[in-house]
Amino acid sequence: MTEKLFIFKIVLIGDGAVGKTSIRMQYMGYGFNTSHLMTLGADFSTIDKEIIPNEKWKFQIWDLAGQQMFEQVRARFYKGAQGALLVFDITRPSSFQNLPMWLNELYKFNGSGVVPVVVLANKSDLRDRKSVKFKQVQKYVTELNLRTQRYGVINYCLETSAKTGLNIDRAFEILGRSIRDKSNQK
Ligand code: G3D
Ligand code: MG
Repeated sequence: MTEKLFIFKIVLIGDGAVGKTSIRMQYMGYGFNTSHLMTLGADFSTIDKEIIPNEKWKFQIWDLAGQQMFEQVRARFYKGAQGALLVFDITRPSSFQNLPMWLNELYKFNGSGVVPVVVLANKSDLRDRKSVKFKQVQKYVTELNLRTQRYGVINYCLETSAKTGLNIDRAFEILGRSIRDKSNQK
């Protein structure tokens, strides 16, 4: 039985210090393979996963290194992205407020418009300092889904912690499934 290969290009986006690189590193575990593309101002890793029998999923994960980048560089970072992990920090409401800005940038530059995202309410281990309720996040995603369903796109949200590892595997699995289901519709 031959394995079916899926290659997913995904981007990790969100404000600085919300935990994007930590999430990528946590997902990579040990056998990781990373290269630093300094000229692009982005880090890139690939990881192979076997989540569904007879399927091999190859994730190409792009993670913005710097905050201030020229638009042309950002455009190259996003180009071809089939989905995104849209990350904010539950202790920093401004990082939640900025999600629509990141989403617009993704849609604008990836080359195919509306693509699936999983919103990650990260640093969920910092319960005492929590200031964005998960209910607000669910509301945001429900409203987003009303706008994206006509494109066959369903978005999700999860509470994560790059520190404890909570829901990190799940985040990638859900995004992979969304991209896979979207491409199967064509
Ligand atoms: P970024 O890539 O989005 O800029 P980083 O964010 O992954 O560099 O993380 C920024 C800081 O937040 C780091 O702390 C990192 O350890 C911390 N962090 C990331 N994810 C979590 C999390 O889930 N829980 C907690 N408690 N901290 C997290 P430092 O102190 O190194 O700047
Ligand atoms: Mg980073």
